[in-house]
Amino acid sequence: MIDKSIIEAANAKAADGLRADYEALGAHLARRGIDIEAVKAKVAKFGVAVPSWGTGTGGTRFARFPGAGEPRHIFDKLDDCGVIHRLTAATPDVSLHIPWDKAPAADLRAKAEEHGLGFASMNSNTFQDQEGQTHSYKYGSLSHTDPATRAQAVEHNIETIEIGREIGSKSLTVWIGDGSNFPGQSNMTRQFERYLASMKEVYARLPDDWRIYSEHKIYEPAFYSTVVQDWGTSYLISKELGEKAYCLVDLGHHAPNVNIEMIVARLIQFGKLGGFHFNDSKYGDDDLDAGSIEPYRLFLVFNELVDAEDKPGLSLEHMIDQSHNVTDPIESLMASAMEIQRAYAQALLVDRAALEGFQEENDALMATATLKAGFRTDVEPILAMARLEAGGAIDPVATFRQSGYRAEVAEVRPKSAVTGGGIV
Ligand SMILES: [Mn+2]
Repeated sequence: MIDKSIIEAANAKAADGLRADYEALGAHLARRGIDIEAVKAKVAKFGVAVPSWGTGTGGTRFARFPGAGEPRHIFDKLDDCGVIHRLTAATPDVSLHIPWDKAPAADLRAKAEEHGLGFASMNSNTFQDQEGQTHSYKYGSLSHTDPATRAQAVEHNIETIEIGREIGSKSLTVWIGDGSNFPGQSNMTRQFERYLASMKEVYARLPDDWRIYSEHKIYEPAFYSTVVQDWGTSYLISKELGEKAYCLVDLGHHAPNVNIEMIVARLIQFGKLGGFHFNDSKYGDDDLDAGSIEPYRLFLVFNELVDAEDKPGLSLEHMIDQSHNVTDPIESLMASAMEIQRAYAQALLVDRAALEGFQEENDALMATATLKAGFRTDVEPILAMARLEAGGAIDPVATFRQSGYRAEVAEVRPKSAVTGGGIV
């Protein structure tokens, strides 16, 4: 773990500059009728969950290049998540993946407590086969043609709920790779009927205070048709299952140019938005750090969230889900957490009364300029001050590099031998 004194020493050098910047931004925002302290308080309260699997190096289907000091198991992963939260003060929860993170619940709870972490949504895995598994998921899992394979997949989801229950998680996220690779390979209607029947069995075992999320993804590994391919199908699933079922929007899982913020608005309007997987994507998937390609889109998503902030019953789980091929995963996860906070802070600056007025008057130019005014504002002093006050680092990435954490853990964590392709 990174020692407090390292963070304090790094902060001491930057604190005066930050205070000056914060004061200047505060004066600027006051002229716009915005109380900087109120914005900072909201940012400080905003948390995004880190995915346990994100602490390792990802890969493409061609290869994976392991990094030094990669976590060996869930306890190493939780240590890395602890570092991310200590430096950013923005990631209080970890989202686990079963069976990758399977371990005794008491040990998981103890390790999380050590770092002041909690557990966000549980993720089941029926998109790959595990050692010793009776039935293969090569041709599907929850929607498989074989009832025994479906039953095995249902059982795995129920087991994931049970593990989550013991560690204090409150939701299950289900993403499946089921689909077909050739036209005619599967009957799309019957396949979806089978999926719904399986999900109903899982839903029946969901504790009263739990929620289940269906995560859609347009394609891959099924390259012709995917059972849960878009938000429309995800919405149908949540309606079929019942009031504890919601849709999870992963920013990387849409066709190019899709208006994701509009999907967010629709799902909020009809009470079916449950959570997010934040990341960014240039082409295919959830490959890149949040805000690295389209920060404006991330802002527009948060604009919808802030717009609906006071909607009764709206409760969202914010999570990161991204792959790191060329960066240090800890640095990338910190960078993403900060980008997500930044988009939130910028969205909080939008003059909503003015925006509504321009919308009513059909003044498109002023309406869009009002949005842009939020996006254009450099809110870094707000984020950094929130971190400083919470005991985090003014500059998390620089402080992480100064700490020597990666080199230190590399000494006890042997370099991974797994270099084969494999998107995670
Ligand atoms: Mn995802």
